Amino acid sequence: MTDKMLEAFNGTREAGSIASATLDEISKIIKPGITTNEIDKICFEFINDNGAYSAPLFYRGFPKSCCTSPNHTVCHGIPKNKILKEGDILNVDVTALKNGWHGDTSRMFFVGEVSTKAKKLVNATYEALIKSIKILKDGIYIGDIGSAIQKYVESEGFSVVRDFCGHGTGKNFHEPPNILHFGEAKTGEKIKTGMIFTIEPMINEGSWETKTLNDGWTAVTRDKKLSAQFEHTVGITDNGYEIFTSSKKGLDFPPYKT
Ligand code: EYL
Ligand code: CO
Repeated sequence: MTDKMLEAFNGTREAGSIASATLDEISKIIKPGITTNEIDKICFEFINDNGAYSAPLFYRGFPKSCCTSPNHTVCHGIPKNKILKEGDILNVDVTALKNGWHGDTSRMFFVGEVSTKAKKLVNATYEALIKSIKILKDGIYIGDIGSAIQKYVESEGFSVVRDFCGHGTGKNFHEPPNILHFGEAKTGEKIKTGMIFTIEPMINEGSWETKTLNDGWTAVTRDKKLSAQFEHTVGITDNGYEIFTSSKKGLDFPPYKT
């Protein structure tokens, strides 16, 4: 790797560890009765306390520090005074900007005890992300990522959202290339050492179709069935990959025994 690549890796590692630690903090407070605004407050304060900035805040006019997307919300849900209830599933998506570099990650949370079908969807979504990460190395194609995700997810009876994708990160929150979570192996751009990007599959219980609500941000499933998402920021190394946003406390997927 070049010095420039190592600089980006070091910066993204630090930003990624703050983003991931933010989700560890959030996992402590999620229970029936809390509001998504309380989650946003923890996110804002924890990221600030770590000398970083919440990148979603005011990004294209987004009003809050993180995205909170419960149940049939696919992504970009806005924290508000809505109270979470037993049985809800929730995605929290955070991005820390530290020393000019971005770390972007999201996890699913269970609010109290959740249904068997919700657990199955959440497990399949996490599995899909991990399966697609394990194939990463210099020389594979971007289409290999989407193909790995789509094959597994559809074999489990779920569908892959088409309307949102992963993305390069670096000095900017969003950089090329787009990382689609569906598609054909051996298609698209080649993946090269030094590349840094997110993989963030959104997986639906029913149809993959989404619509955006009148607030201009919140994306929901058209059929109002459940949706789940996990996101890591990853980098391509000389002999494989590095995940920048793994939990240092082993809290990568629920249930979180804290
Ligand atoms: C802001 C802007 C429409 C985020 C991500 C917040 C949302 C909807 C316009 C991607 C794109 C977070 O975290 C993200 N990706 O992993 N926009 C985002 N916004 C926003
Ligand atoms: Co994100």
